[in-house]
Amino acid sequence: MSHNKISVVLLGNVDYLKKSLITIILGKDAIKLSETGAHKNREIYQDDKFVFTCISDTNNAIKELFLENPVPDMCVLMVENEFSLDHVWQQIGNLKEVTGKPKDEFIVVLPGIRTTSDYPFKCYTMLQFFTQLNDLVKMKDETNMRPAYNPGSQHQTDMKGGRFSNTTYEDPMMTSKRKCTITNVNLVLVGMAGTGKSASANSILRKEAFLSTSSSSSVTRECQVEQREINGVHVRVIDTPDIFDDEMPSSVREKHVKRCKQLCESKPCVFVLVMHASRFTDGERDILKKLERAFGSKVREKTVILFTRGDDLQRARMSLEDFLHRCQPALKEIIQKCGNRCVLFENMSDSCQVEKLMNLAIALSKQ
Ligand SMILES: Nc1nc2c(ncn2[C@@H]2O[C@H](COP(=O)(O)OP(=O)(O)OP(=O)(O)O)[C@@H](O)[C@H]2O)c(=O)[nH]1
Ligand SMILES: [Mg+2]
Repeated sequence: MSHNKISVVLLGNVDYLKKSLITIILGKDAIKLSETGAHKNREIYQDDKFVFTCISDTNNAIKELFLENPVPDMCVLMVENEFSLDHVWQQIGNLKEVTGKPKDEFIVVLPGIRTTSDYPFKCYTMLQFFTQLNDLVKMKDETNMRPAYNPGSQHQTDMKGGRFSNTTYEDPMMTSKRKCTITNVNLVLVGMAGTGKSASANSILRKEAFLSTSSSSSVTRECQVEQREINGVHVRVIDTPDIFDDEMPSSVREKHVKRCKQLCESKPCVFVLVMHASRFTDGERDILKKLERAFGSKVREKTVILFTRGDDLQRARMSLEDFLHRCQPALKEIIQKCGNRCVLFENMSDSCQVEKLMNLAIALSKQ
């Protein structure tokens, strides 16, 4: 999916409603725009501003789509006029289970001229839905017009048009139109020694800020911070030593954790759990428990998994999606517990990997 377009996922078993809605928005017959892709269970309709993905209601199809594109701009559940509250509530519960996203990320668009009162789920009237789409288009246009930070760096093309790179989000559902502004985010890179925390931090920062090298022992010995602005968001990147090392005395671990919390200064904090794409070690089986012990039981709600050595997967002709399907159950469980939020990095080469991570981080920091 293009990152410069508004991406909307349309869910619900009402094909004719989805297509009518798309036809109205695009101003063209949606059927003619239909694309046949590699995926049997989805249809894509797009123009220069929007990408609509209609997905069939099977759990596998939904899971697959959200693994590929974990942060669409809007997830809409279409319902018919005669919908049953119980059924819709059940569908939203299922979507939460399958995608790991909170229930209110799925917006029910109410058919006809219903009002939004009294429903237990997040919903928009048709008017609110169109208003929200319009606001998203404006936000994206503003972002694309804004000059990127640090002229001359390759980063200009990397981050331009990032989905959540605009810092202002307005929700038409809120009674008093509250504006939520994301101005800063702390990215805390954690993981076992040698997984590529410092290399990934350098990729995010676009400079060799931290020492990253192959070694039989831990290279990073203290928590360190460096910062950079990414499309108006002040990003503090915190590199850490391997705090999961069982050999490390608990007093030393506590010292690192304390320092790390100090470096975060202010919220929001997003944890980036760095792992090798090609190797899942025994020491990583209980890594989430260790992370929770250090940073609290809710840490997984704010965690993104970053797999390094993306080239290894490429050499094995595997996409991230293939890898996630085939990985061992213990790793699958960790991924699921972190809301299926994964990104793939190859720190030895340049790609749009940072944009994807930032999309997830900004989305998390809004919650
Ligand atoms: N091919 C490849 N090598 C990588 C990648 N990421 C990291 N490395 C290499 O892996 C080695 C370890 O990387 P570091 O960034 O030092 O790992 P770390 O997690 O910071 O390690 P500690 O500081 O010891 O905890 C280095 O030689 C990196 O060049 C990657 O995406 N691809
Ligand atoms: Mg390091």
